[in-house]
Amino acid sequence: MFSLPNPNNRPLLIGPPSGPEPPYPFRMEGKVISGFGRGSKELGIPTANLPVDDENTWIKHIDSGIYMGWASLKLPASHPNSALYEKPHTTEPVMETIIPSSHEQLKQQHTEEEKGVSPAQEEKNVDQERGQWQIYPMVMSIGYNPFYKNTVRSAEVHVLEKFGADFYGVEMRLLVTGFIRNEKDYSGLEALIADIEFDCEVAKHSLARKGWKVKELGVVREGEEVGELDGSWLVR
Ligand code: ADP
Ligand code: RBF
Ligand code: MG
Repeated sequence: MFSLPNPNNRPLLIGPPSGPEPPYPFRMEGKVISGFGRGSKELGIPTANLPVDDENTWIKHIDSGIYMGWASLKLPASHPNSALYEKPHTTEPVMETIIPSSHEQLKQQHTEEEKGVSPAQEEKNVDQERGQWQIYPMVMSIGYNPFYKNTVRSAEVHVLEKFGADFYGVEMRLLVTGFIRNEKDYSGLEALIADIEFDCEVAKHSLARKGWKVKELGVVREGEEVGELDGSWLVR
């Protein structure tokens, strides 16, 4: 049975079973930047912030509010959640603990065309090339966070996945498939957190339906439906 507190008896499912309706889905992308540093992580709801600047005009044309959809992250091979990650197996302090063993081979292939590039930069290039897009469900807040009375518009994404390390600077793509609710002010932090936790449940359940689930997700557990939504942009 569903046991999480349900603030204001909100519906758990949003949108028809057939999938997102026009004008959705929206596409967005950017590199993850530092946010307000309010310690959202300590509250259990870290949010990956995207830049809202003149070059990123999409944000100006979308209503403030809480959205749901899919996020893809181009995690470097050195990130513990990367499909390419190889756990370091050493107890000695080494400089290259998070560099996988096949790194040397790749490095060899690249030395010819990358003469003059510093070893540190080269290592970074190799790592990023080996990055792979990985897709996760997400909830997203766009606006001025009335509870904190921000004066600048922010775009922050809580990815519905547990991560073994931060991913600042990593490229993130979003497929925004639906609107959950307007942003609100609250009398206390607990009420804000309860609403965010319920947003996560709404996204989890709504996006699990085949019309809302991206095909590119790959692994689906036994008994789970395969997605029918086109998410090709997230991984191309
Ligand atoms: P900031 O104020 O810098 O945005 P947060 O406390 O909101 O700090 O933490 C955000 C960072 O936490 C993200 O940029 C990302 O690197 C990391 N992170 C870890 N797990 C998640 C997650 N599930 N969703 C979003 N970000 C996460
Ligand atoms: N901030 C608000 O002021 N009002 C909101 O209604 C609100 N809803 C949010 C919903 C989600 C799914 C997320 C991820 C964030 C939301 N925020 C909201 C932003 C929140 O205040 C911010 O992430 C804080 O840093 C959390 O401590
Ligand atoms: Mg944040």
